[in-house]
Amino acid sequence: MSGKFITLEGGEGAGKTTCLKHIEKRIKEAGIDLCVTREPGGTRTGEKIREILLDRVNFDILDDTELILMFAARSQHLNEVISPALVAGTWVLCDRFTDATYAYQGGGRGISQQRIADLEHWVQKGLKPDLTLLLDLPVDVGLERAGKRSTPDRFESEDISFMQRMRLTYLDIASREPERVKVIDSSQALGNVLSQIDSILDDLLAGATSE
Ligand code: Z5A
Repeated sequence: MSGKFITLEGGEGAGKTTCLKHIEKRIKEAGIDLCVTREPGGTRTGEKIREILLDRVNFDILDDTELILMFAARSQHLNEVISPALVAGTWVLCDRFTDATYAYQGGGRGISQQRIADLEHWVQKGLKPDLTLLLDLPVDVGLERAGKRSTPDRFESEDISFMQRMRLTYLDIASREPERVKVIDSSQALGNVLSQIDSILDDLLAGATSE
């Protein structure tokens, strides 16, 4: 595969939407073909699964059902969108991927990391992102920012201890995979957050355009 696979992760109110647009602009300005997508979702089937997962009406979804639905959407997404794009040399920028499963379903819900890893191996067959940008900030700061938005979805309605376990799981992944996962301090002012992202992108894009 020749395209680069980049994912963006973070907790509540981390500023993913804002940063994603900036990253998209930078990569496209470098003349690189880019596919921007998201999880859960990114395909017709995946977006249907997303609706089920996010709708607060579905309060009775079991933890294992939630986990399997995440990977069902991911399987469709990988086969329909991500892998074909990478094979064609197109870069893929994905708003959340499997690190979110470890953080939310693992850290948040308490599902064992091994069970998630088993599904990861089955569905992804070894495929991992080349680069993951983790937008990290204290949970209370994120909730304060997110509070200014509309009605919370099924995940946004979780309590603060869920969010704290989720954040710690993300940071644990980053400490175990420092080459792939770059932690961005997103508690800072937006301009500063974008500068941190830019310095990582500068290296990545310099490497890509010299290939
Ligand atoms: N999920 C899961 O459980 N397992 C999985 O495997 C996957 C996902 C893949 C949907 O994801 C849910 O799916 C997600 C986890 C679960 N649930 N949650 N929570 P999503 O990514 O679509 O949903 P989201 O997390 O709510 O993302 P978002 O809409 O991108 O929100 P955000 O990160 O909070 O970003 P934002 O809207 O850009 O920023 C929030 C506010 O802060 C906004 O008013 C900004 O103007 C402001 N902001 C942004 N940056 C700054 C700075 N630096 N300073 C001050 N204010 C700022």
